[in-house]
Amino acid sequence: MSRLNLKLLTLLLVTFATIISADLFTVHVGANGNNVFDPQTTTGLKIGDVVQFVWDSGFHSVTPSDGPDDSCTPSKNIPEIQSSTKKPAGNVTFEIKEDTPSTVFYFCTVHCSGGMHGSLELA
Ligand SMILES: [Cu+2]
Repeated sequence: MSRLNLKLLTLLLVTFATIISADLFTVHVGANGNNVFDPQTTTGLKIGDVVQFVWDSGFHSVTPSDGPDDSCTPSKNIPEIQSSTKKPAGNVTFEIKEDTPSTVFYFCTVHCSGGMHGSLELA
């Protein structure tokens, strides 16, 4: 096998290993009809992981903030996750990327003052 082929094979294996090691995390939005995110905090995330938000009940948003944990002010830096409070047709996903902050705070625009907020924390 030529040196170039070996390099290509190594690159393919590394890429493949990265894809395989990406994990899927689930956060329930309005779990059991309550104004909560479950779990409230998701930890151990790494680049490539995907968080899927599953709406168990309606009238909630998943709106990023720039923190702190109980902030109810939308982020200027983190892309929108789901700002509409209408229950989406499918699950909403958020992928952890290279430029994702080490902690992503988010809240529900309807129930934030009642404590409906959560966070995603990178390992
Ligand atoms: Cu809500």
